[in-house]
Amino acid sequence: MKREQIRNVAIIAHVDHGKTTLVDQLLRQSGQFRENELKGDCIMDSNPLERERGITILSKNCAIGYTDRAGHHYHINIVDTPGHADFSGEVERVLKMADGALLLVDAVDGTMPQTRYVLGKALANGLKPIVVINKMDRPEARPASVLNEVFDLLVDLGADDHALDFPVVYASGRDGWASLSPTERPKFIHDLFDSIIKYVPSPNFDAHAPLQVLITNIDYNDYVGRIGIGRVMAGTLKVGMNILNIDIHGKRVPQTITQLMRFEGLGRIDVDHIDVGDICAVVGLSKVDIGDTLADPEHPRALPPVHVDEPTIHMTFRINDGPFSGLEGKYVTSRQVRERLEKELQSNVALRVEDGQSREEFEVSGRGLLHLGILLENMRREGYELCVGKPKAIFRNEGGKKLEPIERLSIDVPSTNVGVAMQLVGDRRAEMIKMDVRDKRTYLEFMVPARGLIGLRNRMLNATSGEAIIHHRFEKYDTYRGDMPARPQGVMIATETGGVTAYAVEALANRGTMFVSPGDKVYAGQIIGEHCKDNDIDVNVAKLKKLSNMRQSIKEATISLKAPRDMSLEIALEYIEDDELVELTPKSIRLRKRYLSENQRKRFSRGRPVA
Ligand SMILES: Nc1nc2c(ncn2[C@@H]2O[C@H](COP(=O)(O)OP(=O)(O)OP(=O)(O)O)[C@@H](O)[C@H]2O)c(=O)[nH]1
Ligand SMILES: [Mg+2]
Repeated sequence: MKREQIRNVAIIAHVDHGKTTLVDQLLRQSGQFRENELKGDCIMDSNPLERERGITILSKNCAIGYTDRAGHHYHINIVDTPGHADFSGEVERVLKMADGALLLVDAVDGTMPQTRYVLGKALANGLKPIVVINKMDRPEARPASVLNEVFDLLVDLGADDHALDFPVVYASGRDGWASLSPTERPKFIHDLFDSIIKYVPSPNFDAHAPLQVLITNIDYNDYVGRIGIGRVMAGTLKVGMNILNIDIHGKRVPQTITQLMRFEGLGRIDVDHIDVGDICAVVGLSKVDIGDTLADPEHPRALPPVHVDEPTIHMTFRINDGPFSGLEGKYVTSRQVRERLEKELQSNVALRVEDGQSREEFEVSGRGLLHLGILLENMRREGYELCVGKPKAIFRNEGGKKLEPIERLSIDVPSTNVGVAMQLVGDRRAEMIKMDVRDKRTYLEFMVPARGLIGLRNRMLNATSGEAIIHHRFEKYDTYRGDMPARPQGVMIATETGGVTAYAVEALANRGTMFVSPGDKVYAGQIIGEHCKDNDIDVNVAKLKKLSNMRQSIKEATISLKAPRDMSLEIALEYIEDDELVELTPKSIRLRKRYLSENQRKRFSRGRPVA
């Protein structure tokens, strides 16, 4: 394939602005696939957790063969990226594979914090974006003002005149059309294909220079091990070639290329060479990492290294030593947990794992709660059991000054809720930097310590009847902002191991909110509900009413109880305090005290600590 026929384009946007849905349409309308090859929606979101949560977690490549209206044939490599801020490190890296970017902006929501971030990264990589105002089918679409927002954002990011002169395409990825005019609604998406061909430059590299391949992503599979994904920046990469793998520290390891793959449609095909500018998957290298250069042994020159984001939060993972350990999961020992974490490190590049205080503990660091939450959810599903401690921000010390991660937080609420929203973030040492009233809703932006975000989402949703839309992303490390209030409520702790009774739940109804239902098995030291006051209380939820068996069962059937509060994994992680743990098994998520017996708890009695 000639260089002139190749287009490498990354699709970038804020979360949920419709990237993966748009890729579906590009795939469908390329005319390259049979109907049965493209089943369902968000085809690129291929892993089960992505499908379940409706978000993209890993960036993925696909390649479309496209013949334009004049009969010219092109190979378009597309990288679909995740929009969630926890995974934004991926975006930065995969932009190195691209010569252009489609910047999607929701025609109603407009530019959001992550739009700013990804656009900034695209500009820093010298890419001139094609702006796609997407979801034009939405009745409240306001394309003209959204376009202005994009323009202002570019100015704010210091874009030059060349980038300010960006092409615009109006589209509805869901309905499968794209247009160069904000008022026309064609039936197809070809205006977008044509814009890609016209505005994304073909890769401008030297095919005759000594080989340089930049590795920007790592894939892993049990059969072949690590797979390096990257792009040929100079020369031609061929099977059988001897190369030098130069890592980011300059270490050189000679290797031979045994298997090469090229992206084709939704999969990869074996090829014997990859031309300059094209994207490749290199299989079978004994050692390959992000940022490595595969170079010509005669003229070994490393490319500038790719940046991998440093983690900002950490949690302690430990074995499940509770009384129900091993009842629901297959893997419970510290050796099994260690092996699983080591395997994860092979491809999860923003993850760090260190030994904890004992052999049973590991300190695991990542880019945010979702990043670590996804790992925990995957482990549960694979049959692991473990306990996790409260997520904490990672502090730094520079020149004797304590620094902490600060995030840019955006909250979109009905204007009637602005007061409660401000109060909730105000308690968390947030500084407001923007307030924008749009019709009946108000858009607020803050700088807030990452610590202050833990538990915020849930409280904000409760306070606004689920109406608030919250996003945040890491901004910078800055001076420690001082103490933060702990959880205002105490908890109810089970004193006995046994089955929860309706009688006991009913008796506790006015003491707080339950996390368990009658019939659930609980153990002593487990947290079974939230106390309505700020102190912890010990309660017996397995208590039976002192009556004959007969009458008791009749009575139980007639009690009507409030539904328990559903503690999903992320909510549970955000909920716990320093002396508490979340216990995860394939079937259950339980909250517990670190020390299960009342006596031990008294001995290590807690002052309510700050994060
Ligand atoms: N009305 C409307 N909804 C759309 C359109 N495109 C996508 N959506 C919806 O928006 C939601 C998010 O779509 P995705 O394609 O998963 O968005 P994404 O940008 O890939 O999201 P992340 O990868 O998680 O950042 C889904 O519920 C889609 O059905 C569109 O053109 N119009
Ligand atoms: Mg997506």
